[in-house]
Amino acid sequence: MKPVSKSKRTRATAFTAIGVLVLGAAGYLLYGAFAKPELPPIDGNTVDIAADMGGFTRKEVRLKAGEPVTVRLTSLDGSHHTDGGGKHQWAVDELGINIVAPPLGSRYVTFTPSKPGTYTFYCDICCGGRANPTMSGRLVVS
Ligand SMILES: [Cu+2]
Repeated sequence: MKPVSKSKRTRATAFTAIGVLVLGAAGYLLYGAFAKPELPPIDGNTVDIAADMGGFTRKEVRLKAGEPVTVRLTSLDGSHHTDGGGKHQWAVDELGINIVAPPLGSRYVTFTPSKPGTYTFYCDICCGGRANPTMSGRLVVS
C-alpha cells in the first residue's frame, strides 16, 4: 500500500470543507425558503393570511359586519425576488383597505366591515398583479 501523500490529504480535506460549506449554504437557503416567520399574537379577532409568488394561503376570508377584525398579511418571499421585491399586498377597494407586507415581514390593519357583501381582495404588486387569479381571493362579510 502506498502511503497517502501530504498533498492528497490536503486536497481531500479541502474537498470535504467545500462540501460542508455547500451543504450548509443549501440548508440555510432551504430553511429560508420554507420556514414561516414567527408571528406574535394579536389581541382580538385576527385573520392571518400569507402570500408568496404562488398566491395567498387563503382564497376566502369570512368576516362579520360590525365586528372589529385585524387582518395581518405576511410575505413569505425574500427581497431577492425580482418581481415585486418580495412585497405582497392585501387590498380591498370597497373597504379602502391596502396592506403591503415587506419581504419576509408582516403588516396588519384593524377595521370594522360595516356592510355585508362579497368583495375581492388582491395583490397588485407581483406576478401580473390584479389580472392574475392566484393573487386574489374572496372576502365575504355576512
Ligand atoms: Cu403578491
